[in-house]
Amino acid sequence: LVLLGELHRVLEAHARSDGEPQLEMHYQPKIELSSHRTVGLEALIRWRHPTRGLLPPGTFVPLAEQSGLIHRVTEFALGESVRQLARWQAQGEAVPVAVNLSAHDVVSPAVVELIEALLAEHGVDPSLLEVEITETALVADPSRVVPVLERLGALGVRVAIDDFGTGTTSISQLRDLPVAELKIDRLFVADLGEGGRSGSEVVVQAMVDLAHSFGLRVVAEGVEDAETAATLARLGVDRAQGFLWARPAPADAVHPPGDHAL
Ligand code: G
Ligand code: G
Ligand code: MN
Ligand code: NA
Repeated sequence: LVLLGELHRVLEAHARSDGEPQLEMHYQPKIELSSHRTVGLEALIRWRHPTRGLLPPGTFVPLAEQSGLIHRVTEFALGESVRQLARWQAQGEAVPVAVNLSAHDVVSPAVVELIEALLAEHGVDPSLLEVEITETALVADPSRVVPVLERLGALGVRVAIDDFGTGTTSISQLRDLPVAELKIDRLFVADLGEGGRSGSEVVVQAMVDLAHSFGLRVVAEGVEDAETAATLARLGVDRAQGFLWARPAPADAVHPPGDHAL
């Protein structure tokens, strides 16, 4: 509760551009497995707390979701990411940036209007912005979420399904969803490293085949070793993220996105 009050004040201060912002976006490369090049970035929020240190989203995003502050956290994440994209675009070095949306953001078209306004204000090409929503958020309320995703798609903003495999999307739902990318949850990826042809390998192969048959790109999360990266490439996974290549880091540390050959 103390943290929630502090978060409220941090968001207020940020809205007034008052003082050094405590919230910041870090970026983690998405690596194309066939070329080992950075082909995108995922934006991940952090709270640089004056006494508690750098707080990961798990410590405050759920609090913000319970209290209704999440919309303002999302406004910060989108605003900051679009501003950063504008800088990279001006330098001729932009790759798409994917922002995580909360389940609470995607049940209302307000987030579409916010994104449209930010892209217009900063002159950012809509194809440079992507959003990630969890499979759980998507299946919780598809009749409200799907129209929001369709509107984002119409703007030219790609949608990724995050943490895929942890929810209960049916095959027919997946076929009909306006999404461009499927991100395999890192639980499945972690299991691949265990050696031998594990059950997870069969599951990942099935996910890849299904996604590709619907024209979706496949991204694996949480890749920590070269053996797993090789297995993912063999299974036909298109892209991957993980500590093997890079941890999430501030904008200045991740750019320009170079070669990540091992
Ligand atoms: O960075 P880290 O691995 O701690 O992220 C943990 C989770 O927090 C991730 O699942 C991610 O989706 C979520 N997350 C990161 N940044 C944001 C954000 O800006 N908004 C929301 N709603 N969730 C985020
Ligand atoms: O929930 P979401 O998938 O959006 O969040 C990605 C989270 O995964 C981030 O918090 C990021 O810090 C974390 N992450 C990224 N790469 C790795 C990795 O290689 N290993 C582990 N354990 N976590 C990772
Ligand atoms: Mn994500
Ligand atoms: Na994820």
